[in-house]
Amino acid sequence: MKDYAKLWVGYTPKKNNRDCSALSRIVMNGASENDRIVKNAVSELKDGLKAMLDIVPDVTFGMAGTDIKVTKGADIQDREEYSITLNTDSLVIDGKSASGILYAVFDILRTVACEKSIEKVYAVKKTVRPSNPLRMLNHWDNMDGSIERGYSGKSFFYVDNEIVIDERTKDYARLIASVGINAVVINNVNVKDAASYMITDRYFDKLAQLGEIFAGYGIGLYMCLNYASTIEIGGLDSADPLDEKVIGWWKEKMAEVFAKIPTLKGFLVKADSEGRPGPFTYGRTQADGANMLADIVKEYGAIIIWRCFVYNCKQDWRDKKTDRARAGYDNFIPMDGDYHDNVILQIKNGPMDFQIREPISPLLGGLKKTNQMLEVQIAQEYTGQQIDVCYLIPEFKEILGFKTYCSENDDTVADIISGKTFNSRYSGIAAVTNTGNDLNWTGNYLAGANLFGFGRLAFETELSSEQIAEEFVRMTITQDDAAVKAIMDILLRSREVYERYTCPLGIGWMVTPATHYGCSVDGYEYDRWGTYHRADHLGIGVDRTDKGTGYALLYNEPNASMYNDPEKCPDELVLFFHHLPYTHVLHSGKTVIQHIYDTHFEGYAEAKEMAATWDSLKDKLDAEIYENVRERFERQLVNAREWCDQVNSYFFRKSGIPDEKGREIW
Ligand code: GCW
Repeated sequence: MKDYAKLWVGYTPKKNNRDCSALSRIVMNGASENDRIVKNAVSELKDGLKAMLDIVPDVTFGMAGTDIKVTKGADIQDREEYSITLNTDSLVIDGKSASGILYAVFDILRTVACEKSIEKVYAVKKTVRPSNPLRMLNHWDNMDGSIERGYSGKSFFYVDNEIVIDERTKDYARLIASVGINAVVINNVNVKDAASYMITDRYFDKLAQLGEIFAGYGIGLYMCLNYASTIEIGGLDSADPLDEKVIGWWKEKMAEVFAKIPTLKGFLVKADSEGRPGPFTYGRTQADGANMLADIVKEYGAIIIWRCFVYNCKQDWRDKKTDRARAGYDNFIPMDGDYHDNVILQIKNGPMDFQIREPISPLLGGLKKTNQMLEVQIAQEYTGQQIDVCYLIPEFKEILGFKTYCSENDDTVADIISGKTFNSRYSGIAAVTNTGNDLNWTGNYLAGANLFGFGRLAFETELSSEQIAEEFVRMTITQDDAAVKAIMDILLRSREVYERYTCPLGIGWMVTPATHYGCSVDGYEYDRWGTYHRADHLGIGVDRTDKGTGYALLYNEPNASMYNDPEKCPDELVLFFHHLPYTHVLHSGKTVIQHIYDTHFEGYAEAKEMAATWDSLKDKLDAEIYENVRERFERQLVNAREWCDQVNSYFFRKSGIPDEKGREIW
């Protein structure tokens, strides 16, 4: 059987740096050579340089330093900082801990793998302090091996309700540590069936082993908890967070869990959401639930990450006042300040659910006294499912750069989640991951750019989408300059292309219900999920202004006024906030209806261009990579055409307004 791909840690021979003498002597300061992370760092370095340049470096150790104790997020950033200094005949790594050394090693390997000159890159001492304390991947893997919203095969963690540990487990740790990930949640937030037993001795041994492998690469192990464990596995009749019996059960349980899995760093909890149990069932607040667990795990130095994805999924579509977009804010803002200091609220980037375009969640910039983490999704549930290429880093850059006006300075989302704005105890960024047991890990080779890019961006938020794309392509696909440029171009335009042929102007949700792939304009209309476009023969969009659901006013000024006014609201979000006639003229000068027609025809045409560009690279690329992406493009074009024709036909039929350019609409 063919082996799985090593992606960007599959080091192959390189031309540059072969005569770089500094690479043959590497000094590591800051941690003991006996530390397991340092040992892994040394073997990464030696194996990588041998494979790429046929150099076997002489590695020596200087001062071990004193490791920084972690009691808050900023300690993590301090510990993981590193510097690289170039001397005439050596490279000196200064880490503040073993993790810092490991990241420095990956920095050097990346430079070599991208064929950049060591002499130039490190001409001036390079120091990097990670932008965020927690840089996390959330697996939605189920223990039966399936993956919720997984499009890259099955889970590599679980087969038939057993935990699998093999060579691939270690390569996974290498892969993600190399881009700076330091935390992984290994099971689906929807904790059901066997997964409820992960906190029992049925799985402790394997979990402990897994935790050790991760720890060797500076990665913390996290799990999702079933909030109703007291009932489901504990034999109690309640999960009320204020009930003494419930609290007593959790205390005992946690003592057992942390004794058996010493590397465990904490839990992620989805409660009171989409049918999952939670504190609301008992008339308690989200803070009551989160704090109860947090107080118990505190003595193990652990944290509780509590998701804010709490909304009513049994809405009445006739009711125009209830607005799913408001739910996170309405459920979590009243308790701001009540969450204990080892609780982090995890907030999806938008108020809905990972649509191709959403405004930023008003919780970000709304919450001021609570630890916060941003949640994004690289699994592409609504953005092409690793069939359609959709490089998400430009979107993440926009999210991180969004000014929330929550304070005078340092008020962007990046500032908030780095911990800077509110001097938060803990903070960071998590992505719902896109990996599975496909031989190339992410289904589509180009989707690997989102895994790579998420890690790089979480570690160094200042990096540009272009830099990240180039690193990914050079390290994973090709060094041919023309091909690199062409593939970067595909990646960098892919998100806007996807947006153009799918949902217009921020409206979202015109997807096939349940699967969330492909077009179904009315799929979620007249249903209970709270996700409407409200199109009729006159217009389209959801009135979220002061005259509608009031959602726009949840933002700090001047954002609230901007979103509340259709004349000021940015075009790309205008239908998210406003119900407008098809004849409304956008800032672009086009009417809403003409915008819909134009973008859909353009999006489909551009998808064809991207596919043609890929075809033209055939002779330059590895045959397997070429064929994998070619086949995905073939499916993407079918999808893009379907979206284009369905959306255009739908709105032509509703509005009766013809396309100015007279193109074919069905
Ligand atoms: O919208 C939903 C997804 C679910 C997912 C949920 C969540 C894990 O369609 O599959 O469940 O988001 O984020 O909890």
